[in-house]
Amino acid sequence: MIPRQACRLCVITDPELGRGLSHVGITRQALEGGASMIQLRDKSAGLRELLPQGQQIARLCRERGAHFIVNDRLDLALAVNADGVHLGQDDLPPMAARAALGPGKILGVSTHSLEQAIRAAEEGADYLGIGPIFSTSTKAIGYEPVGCAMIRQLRARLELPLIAIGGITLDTISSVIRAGAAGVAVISAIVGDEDVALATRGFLAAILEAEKGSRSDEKVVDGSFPVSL
Ligand code: TZP
Ligand code: MG
Repeated sequence: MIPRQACRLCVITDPELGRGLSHVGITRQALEGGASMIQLRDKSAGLRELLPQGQQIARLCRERGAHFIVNDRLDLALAVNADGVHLGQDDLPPMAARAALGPGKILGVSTHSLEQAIRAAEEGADYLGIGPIFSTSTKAIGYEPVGCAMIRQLRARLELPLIAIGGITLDTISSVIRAGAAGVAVISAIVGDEDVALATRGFLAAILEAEKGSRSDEKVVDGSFPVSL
């Protein structure tokens, strides 16, 4: 289980898109700007290099009450006692990951279609990454952008928090939140900014603003259930 608010703003520490900051450097700034989740993502560094950074990030996140998720590397997530792991469609299947993680850790799964999302939910994911929402040059994953329509479709079928990813900027974030995403995961628009803390703060403010808009779109029907119009 993961609280919905924890999914609000996930900053992914991908050093390839950064401006020379380390994972820890990105994390410090992202936490200062109000990120609710940090995802350590590194497709090239070895575990010996990542271990001390992971340990430090775990400590920083704990101090700030933010969630710390490790991309791909279940072994690293366990070694640094991260809050959980985020896996893609070609990584360890969710059930195998859950068996190794135990029930108390968070399992996030990247999905790119309705079918993948429903399967990941059935297989025990705690939250779903859904994307790419918009086209992005950050990751050639072989999937076409799914758009906000996919968020709406999934929201109608699944209870799990949805974290939207892919090409999300300050211009598009409000449409994503209003479509029903619990939050967003961002690489380039934050990590590629020369001031990561300021960029994070800007995203958080935009999300909070969009959430207010979403709430005012809700109408109480029969005095009990808020229904999104
Ligand atoms: N998965 C789907 S799109 C994407 C990932 C990891 C990249 C998102 O990066 P950006 O720079 O925020 O578009
Ligand atoms: Mg992966």
